[in-house]
Amino acid sequence: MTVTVQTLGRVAIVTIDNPPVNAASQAVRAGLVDAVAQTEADATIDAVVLTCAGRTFVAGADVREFDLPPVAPHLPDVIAAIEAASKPWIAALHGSALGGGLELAMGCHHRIAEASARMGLPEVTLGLVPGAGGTVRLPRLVGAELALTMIAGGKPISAQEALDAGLIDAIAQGDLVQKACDLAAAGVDLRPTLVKLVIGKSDATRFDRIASDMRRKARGQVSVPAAIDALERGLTLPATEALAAERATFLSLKTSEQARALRHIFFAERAALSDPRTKATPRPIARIGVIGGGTMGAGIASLCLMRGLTVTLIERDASSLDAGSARVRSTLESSAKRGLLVDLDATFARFDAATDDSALADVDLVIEAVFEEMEVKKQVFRRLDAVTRPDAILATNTSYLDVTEIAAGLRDPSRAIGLHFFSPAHIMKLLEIVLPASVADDVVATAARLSKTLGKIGVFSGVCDGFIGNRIMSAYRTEADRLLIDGASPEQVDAAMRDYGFPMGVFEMQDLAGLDIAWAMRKRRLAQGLSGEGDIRIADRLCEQGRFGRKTDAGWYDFTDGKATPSDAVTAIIVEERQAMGVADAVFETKDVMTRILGAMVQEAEAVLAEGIASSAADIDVVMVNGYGFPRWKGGPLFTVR
Ligand code: 3H9
Repeated sequence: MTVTVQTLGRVAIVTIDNPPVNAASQAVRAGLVDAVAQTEADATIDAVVLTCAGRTFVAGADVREFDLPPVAPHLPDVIAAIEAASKPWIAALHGSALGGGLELAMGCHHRIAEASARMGLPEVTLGLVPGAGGTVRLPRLVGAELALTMIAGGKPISAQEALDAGLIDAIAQGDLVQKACDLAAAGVDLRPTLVKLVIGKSDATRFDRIASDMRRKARGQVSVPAAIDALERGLTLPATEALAAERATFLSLKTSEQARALRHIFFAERAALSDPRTKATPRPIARIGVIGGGTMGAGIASLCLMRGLTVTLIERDASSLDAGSARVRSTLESSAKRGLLVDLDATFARFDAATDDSALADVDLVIEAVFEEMEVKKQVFRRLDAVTRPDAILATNTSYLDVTEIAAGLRDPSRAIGLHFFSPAHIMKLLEIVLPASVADDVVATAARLSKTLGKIGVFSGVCDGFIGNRIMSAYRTEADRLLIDGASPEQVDAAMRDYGFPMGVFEMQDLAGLDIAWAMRKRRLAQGLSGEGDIRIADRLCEQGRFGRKTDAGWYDFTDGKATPSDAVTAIIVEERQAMGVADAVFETKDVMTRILGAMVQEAEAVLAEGIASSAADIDVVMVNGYGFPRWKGGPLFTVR
C-alpha cells in the first residue's frame, strides 16, 4: 500500500510510502483521495497528520509520469480535497518537501517540520511552473517577494527560513510524527482556506525589479518568465482563475522541448555513475592529501574541508605553502560569508600544511594538482609511491594528460585514477573521473562515492587527450577560430553563443580564463611532436603581443575598467591571418555561427562515444552542461540531435 491510514486516539496518521522519494505518483494521489474520504467519514477522527515513510516527504510529482498521458486523480484536485476537509490536516515534513510535495503541504491546514527539512518549488529547473497551486498558495503564506525568488529561482529554503517566513508553523524538536500528533490531539483550528485570501505585491517596484532581473538572467529558458507570469496572476487574479491558468501553463510546458531536455539532464545526472564497478566496496576516505596550493589545489583542498574531510596540503617551499594556505583560508572565509559554511574555525582546524611528503604517510587519498606536464606528474607519483600507504588512492587532476602513463610508474598502478575538477573547484559541479585500464574496481567505487561526498556530478571518462569535455571543447574552439578566418568576428561568435544560451561565448571565456595557459600547452605539445589544435595562428599571435585576456586588459577584446570592447588590433591580426591563408574577405551570416559550433561539438562528441571514452551520449550531455556552459534547457549537444 502506498498510502496507509492508522489511528492514534482521535488522530488519523496518513502515511505515504513510495520509495525512493515519495513522489506523488498516481497510486499516491489515489491513496490520498481515499484517505480524505475515510477520515471525513469517520466520526471518531478529529484531525489528520500527513507524513511520509523513508528519507523524505514528497519530493514532487512523479517526473517519470510526465512523458505519459495524465491519469486522474490529478494533484490539484487531491490538494483541493484536503484543503476543503472539515477536519484539520497537519503536514509533518522531513527531508525535502519539493514541488508537488510542498504544494500538498500547503493544502494542509498546518505544517510542522524537522529542523533539517528543506522546502521549495523547483519546477522551473525542470522547465515547468508549479502545477498544483504553488503560485497561488505560496505567496499567501510568505508574501510576494519570497514567493518570487522561490518560484522563479527554484532554490529550496531551510526549515528555519520557512518558519521565519510563515511557510511552516513550527519546527519539531524530537520525534516529528509524535509532535504532529500531539499538536493534533491538543486541537488545532481549521484555518481559512488559503486560496480564499486576497494578496497583492507589498512593494510593487521592488518586486518588478527583481522579476525583470530574473527574466533577463533566464537567457531563453522559457519556464522562468512563465513562472513569474503565473505568480503575477496568483497575486492579482481571483484564486480560481489563477489556479486554472497555472494548471494550463504547467500542462503546456510539460510537453515542451525545453522541459523534455531538462528531464533528460535530470535523469542523466543521476544515471551517470552507474558503472558495474561501483558495486565494489569503496575504501574509507577521511584524510586527503593535496599536492600543490595553486588556484586548483587550494580549491580542491577547500572543497574537501567544506565537505567534512581532513586535508594536508603539500607545497615545495615555505613561501608557496603560505600562499596556498592563505588561498584555502580565503576561500573558506568567503564561503562562510555566503552561508555555505557553518563553522569556519572548526573547518580550518581540519587543515594542515607541510613541505615534507612524509606528512602524507597516513592519508587515504592524494590528489595532485601540480604543473600540467607529464614528467612533473610522473615524478610526483613516484614520490607518492614512496611515502603513502599501499592502499591509499593516488589521483591526478590532469585535464589532458594520459592517466595510464602517469599510473604506470607506480608499483601498484591499480590505485591510480584521474579526478578532473573544474575551476573554481569548490563551486563547479562537474567531476570527470578518469579511468585508466589498470584501475582497481574498488578505486572506481571509492571515486564515485567521493564524488557524492563532495557534492559533485561525477561522470566516468576513458583515457584520451582532454577526456570527454576538453576534447570536445578543443574541437569547437578550433571551429570558432575557423569562423574568424571565414569572415566572422569574435563578438559575432560570442553573441551567437550567448543568444543560444551559453553564459558567455568562446572568446569571452578565453579572455576570462587567460590565453597564456592554453598557449603554453600548445607550445609544449608542439615541442613534443603532438598534434596542435589546428593550424590557425590568431590566438598565438595575440599571446605573442602579451594579450592574455582580462588580466592584461587585452585579449580577444580590449578592456577598459573591466569593460570589453571589440579590438582593432585583433581585427588587424585576423585580417592578416585570413589573407595569409588565402581566404577572401567574406560577410559572415550570424545564423551560421551556431550551426558550425554545434556541428563541431556533435561530431567530436560522436567520436568520443564511438571510441568508448564516454559510456553514453547522456554522459557527454552531462559533461557539457555542467562543465562548459552548454544551456541546460537544451539538454546537451547530443540531446539536440537525437
Ligand atoms: C512537480 O512537482 C510539479 C508539480 O508542481 C505539479 C504536479 C501536478 N520523480 O536525486 P537523487 C528519483 S515537478 C521521480 O539521487 P538525493 C531519482 O531519479 C517535480 N523520480 O536523491 C533517483 O532515482 P534512481 C518537482 C524522482 O537524495 C532517486 O529518486 N520536484 C524524483 O540526492 C533518488 O534521487 C523536484 O524537482 C521525482 N520527482 O536527492 C525534485 N525525484 O535511484 C527532484 C527524485 O533510480 N528531486 N527521483 O536514480 C530532487 O531534487 C532530489 O531527488 C531530492 C533527493 C532532493 C529529492
